Amino acid sequence: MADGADAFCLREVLVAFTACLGEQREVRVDPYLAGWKGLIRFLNTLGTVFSFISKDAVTKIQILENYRNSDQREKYLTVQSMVEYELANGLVDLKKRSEHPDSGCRTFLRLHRALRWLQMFLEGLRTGEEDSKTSVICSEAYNASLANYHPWIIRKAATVAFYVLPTRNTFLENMNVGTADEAVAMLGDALPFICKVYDITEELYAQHKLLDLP
Ligand code: 1PW
Repeated sequence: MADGADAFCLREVLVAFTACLGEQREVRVDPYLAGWKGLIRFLNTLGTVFSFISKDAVTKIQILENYRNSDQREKYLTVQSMVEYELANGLVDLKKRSEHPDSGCRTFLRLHRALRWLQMFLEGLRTGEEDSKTSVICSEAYNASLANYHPWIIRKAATVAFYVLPTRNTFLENMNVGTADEAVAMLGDALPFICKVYDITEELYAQHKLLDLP
């Protein structure tokens, strides 16, 4: 795999998700997006079949970055402040996408759901047998999470894309953190942070009844 700015490194992604968590259980938006951007670089190394998958995530990241670059940037510092600000100011479409089709809350929710997939997928890789099929781990994770929110046509296309994934050990070695065993150890250290970020967001969205935003 090529070195340089565009090379994927699992460590960077995991460090970014680790940096998301604040002392008051707040989830910081900038490192969350940085983590996602690292993942997108990774998806792009997997070939063009994955570009349709990454394209939507890129769009969502861009929407949230635009909020972070706007006059209201402080309101979007953490997921908690974003939810509070958008709800207090009627900036979220709760029943049907209409006046605020790209609210921070609904956009973040899509990445949040995808993070669950990622978490389950990485956990499957971590605990899988040496020669297990990454495509199987990936589709099992997908079917147990994100697939529930996708129409048939997207589920079909995603399943086809998964077939091209390499075997577990090649995959782990491609993560640029050393041997497959070292990659597994790093996943073991970092996955609890991704889980925490996911759980806190899930709890916050549940509290505000935002888990089904259109
Ligand atoms: C190898 C594992 C990598 C995990 C990366 C996860 C990326 C997830 C992106 C999946 C996107 C599939 C195609 C787009 C679907 C959109 O309709 C959907 N977006 C997501 C992120 O699920 C819903 O967004 P929408 O249509 O309500 O704006």
